[in-house]
Amino acid sequence: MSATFAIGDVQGCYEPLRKLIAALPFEPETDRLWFVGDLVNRGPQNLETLQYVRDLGPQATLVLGNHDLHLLAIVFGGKTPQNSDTFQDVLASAHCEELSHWLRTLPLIHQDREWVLVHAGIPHIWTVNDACKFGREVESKISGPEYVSFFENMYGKYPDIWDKTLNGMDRLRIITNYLTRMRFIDEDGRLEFAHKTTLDTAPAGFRGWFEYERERAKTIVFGHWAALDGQVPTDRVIATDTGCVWGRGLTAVRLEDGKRFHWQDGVVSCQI
Ligand SMILES: [Mn+2]
Repeated sequence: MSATFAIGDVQGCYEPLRKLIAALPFEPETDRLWFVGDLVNRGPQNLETLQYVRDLGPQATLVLGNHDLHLLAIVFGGKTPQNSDTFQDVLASAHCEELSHWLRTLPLIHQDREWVLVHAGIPHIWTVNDACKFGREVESKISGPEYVSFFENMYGKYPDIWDKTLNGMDRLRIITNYLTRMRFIDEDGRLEFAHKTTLDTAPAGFRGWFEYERERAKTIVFGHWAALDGQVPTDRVIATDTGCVWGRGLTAVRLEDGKRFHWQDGVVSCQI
């Protein structure tokens, strides 16, 4: 029986990643590593992280996060790094272009028979199949010949609610924002970007995206929301971001049995 280990947001924490993987009961021949996105930014070793994960080849399945897209918006879209960005090591590297072109071949969402991998989540107004279909629209733009115009126009909070008649960049932007930036959402599907807090301090009228009634045919595996610390009060949703870059450790969840492996301060522990 093969195992699938879903690893939370790495964000350039290369040493913790290597130590966590080394401690996993991972069989390279049969097992798989899933990454929830945000391989880079805020942490120290972004270049090593990208090269290592890319070189895992078919052992690794990964989806893009908002920080990965932010790097691409700087490399390809003419955007300027912010003071809080730490991926200068990637930008200054002779491998920057090659790694960036590899990143743009990656999906925003991946599903197999039982699980769905996505960076931020899936809004309750969509089924998993909707999310994959809409995600494909963005993926084909990013991996296709018009990627530069996508990255020039990716950023923005609006439209902040889905409408199936949206087209062009407005449509691609809201799809991207649902799949890679969402935390709080209202009943109608409107996004709120100001809050990154815990669920009990949700802004009025909003709840965590996984707190609504929805299709639960598959288990959704996500990262992005470090304040949740890997815990959600919801069945069939698995949070993996335990805030490694904020000093709270890196987590891998074995999807088949839910066992969690956690690196913190040089020590790997595990819990059911
Ligand atoms: Mn993120």
